[in-house]
Amino acid sequence: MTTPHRAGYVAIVGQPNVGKSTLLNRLVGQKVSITSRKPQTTRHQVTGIVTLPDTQYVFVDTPGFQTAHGGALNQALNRAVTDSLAGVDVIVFVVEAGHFGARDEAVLALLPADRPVVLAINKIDRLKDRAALLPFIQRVSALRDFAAVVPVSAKAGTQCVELLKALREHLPEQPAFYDEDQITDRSERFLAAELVREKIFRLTGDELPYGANVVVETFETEGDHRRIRCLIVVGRESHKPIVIGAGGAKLKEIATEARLDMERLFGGKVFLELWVKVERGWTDDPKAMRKYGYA
Ligand SMILES: Nc1nc2c(ncn2[C@@H]2O[C@H](COP(=O)(O)OP(=O)(O)OP(=O)(O)O)[C@@H](O)[C@H]2O)c(=O)[nH]1
Ligand SMILES: [Mg+2]
Repeated sequence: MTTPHRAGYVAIVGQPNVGKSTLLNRLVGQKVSITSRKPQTTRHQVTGIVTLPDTQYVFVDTPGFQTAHGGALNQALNRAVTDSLAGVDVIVFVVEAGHFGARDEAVLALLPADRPVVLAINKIDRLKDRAALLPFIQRVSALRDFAAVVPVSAKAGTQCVELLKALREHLPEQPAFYDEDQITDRSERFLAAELVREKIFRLTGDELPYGANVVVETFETEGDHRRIRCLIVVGRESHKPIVIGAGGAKLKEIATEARLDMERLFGGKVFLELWVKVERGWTDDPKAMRKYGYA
């Protein structure tokens, strides 16, 4: 008897910073979704496709549900999460091992009752006391009838195969949607802007990243060479010198790191040019939200 082929959609949800995007990248084996130490790194839905001989998983990474703050950007982010749940076959609810608070509970309460939810307990590499895992599982499991509970480490890659196995059971029997070598349905243009945004998150202070956005102005391909020009839009005049740095050093660092990631992901040489522009208060402006593709 041959194993039937299954394929379907899996949403990855959880509060900010629990490691959703790191988990997606680990499963896909490439950086399709940007990650950082700072909460609310992910702002857009990003798909990551995992193709095995008998299963194709189409993962949808989402922004961390923002249950604490208002504002146009946060409203748009929450809408993106809720929208991503419509039509998925199974949900992965990610929490951090040993941490389960009001915000996790608020996210859990937003998940549709009729959809199977697999609880992924991430960052188990950080656990000092493994024995604490069982009572933690019991505490969280009391809140919902989870389809499965899988402790994982997205960073170390621990138990990712078990997670995939648990998810497979909830995917319908059907052929694959995408070619086996396709790892995302987002364009190279989108991925380029995201990689620049990741470097801003990682290489500048705590305040700036939330007021910064990246727009691709030109994206030209010639053979396996790409010439990309991006505009970094900041919300305040005072943010401009932070992105640029002394003598342009910070901008150069952002450009170099982003370029190296792009070359890895696209498989070819990249010429990257970055510019900075101030657009006051864009994160509170619904019109700017639509223009930048958040609404
Ligand atoms: N130690 C450890 N750190 C992890 C693990 N998974 C993720 N991290 C770290 O946790 C931080 C947040 O990871 P992200 O993947 O950006 O988290 P996220 O849930 O996508 O966050 P948002 O997009 O902001 O909602 C990063 O510094 C990761 O390196 C893990 O398994 N172990
Ligand atoms: Mg993320």
